[in-house]
Amino acid sequence: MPMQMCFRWYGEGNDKIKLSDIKQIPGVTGIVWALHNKMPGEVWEIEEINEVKRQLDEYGFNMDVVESVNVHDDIKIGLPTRDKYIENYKKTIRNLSKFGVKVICYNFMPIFDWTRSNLFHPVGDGSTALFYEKNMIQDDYNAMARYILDFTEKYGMSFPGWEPERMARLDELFRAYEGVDHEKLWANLKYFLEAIMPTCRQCDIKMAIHMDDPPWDIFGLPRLLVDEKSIGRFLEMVDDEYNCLTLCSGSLNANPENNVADIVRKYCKRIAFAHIRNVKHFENGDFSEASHRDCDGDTGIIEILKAYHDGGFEGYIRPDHGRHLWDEGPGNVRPGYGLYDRALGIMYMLGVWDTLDKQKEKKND
Ligand SMILES: [Mn+2]
Repeated sequence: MPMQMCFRWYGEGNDKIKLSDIKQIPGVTGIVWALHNKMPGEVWEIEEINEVKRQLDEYGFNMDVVESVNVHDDIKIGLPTRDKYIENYKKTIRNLSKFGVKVICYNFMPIFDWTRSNLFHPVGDGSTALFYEKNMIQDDYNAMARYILDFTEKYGMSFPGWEPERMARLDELFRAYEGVDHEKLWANLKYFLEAIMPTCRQCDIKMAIHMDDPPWDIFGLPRLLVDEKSIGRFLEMVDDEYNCLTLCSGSLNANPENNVADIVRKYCKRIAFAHIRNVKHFENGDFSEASHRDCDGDTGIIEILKAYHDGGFEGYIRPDHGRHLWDEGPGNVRPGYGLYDRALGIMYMLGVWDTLDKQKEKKND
């Protein structure tokens, strides 16, 4: 079985992109989806999942990959109430298994999900991309959250991981995380995974943790999945074939010291879901997201795809963030999730992949 190309979609009424548009991108077999109206900790009900299935069936897309089922803060903090939320999580896993779901992407970042200082930074060719200005993300978490929330309010959007309900209680959340250092967070992650692994095995669903984005501590909050060593620790900590990775090339390579291709070669067998994103670094530590073309960034997209190909990767893959092109801009596109640049990214990836396939065929002749 070859790798399976997917496209992330935010759902009917929640994404301006139509399934009929996605259908026209060559090679896409699956939609990466989620119930975006659900708060972390809530059970995903059968009827709600079934509604998405009906929409995807119409276009022949599979729903094998969910991104994300978010983990409740009480689980990350390690509060006594975590067991209740873990039971809910298991129920969601069982419900998803009834629809053939194979991979659940999630993350274990405290409070903030992905973090950027500018969602529409000019790239220089008329397009815009997500941007991280290191100086902007130092100690004032409220200022950063306000920037994101002002944006979501202005354009009537909500971002996964940036639920206004949670962001409204930021100070309270920061207090709740006091004392949760790296080791405590590792222990809480272990507790969570060990509790759900038997359910994953029964349901044949792989848990695939997303790398922390960016891969370093922010606002004094610990972050775990940041480099080759920590990924190794994670996989050994719960050494189970259902404990897997969402290997996000752009998240890892926000730190230029991370050689993503090497990481793919080392852990290929435990990667259930591949995110391909290209990042361009600046000397002062800032970074911008870039097109998928290898030479437009510093992430090494061709080497990464080659590492997957050499490793016989049969998992799911998708273009991660893209730039905003042509008429895409604030108000009509989800930051990082426009149609055009991700479609271009898919064609680039398939171009590289098909070439590698042909070369391999030739060698075997
Ligand atoms: Mn990603």
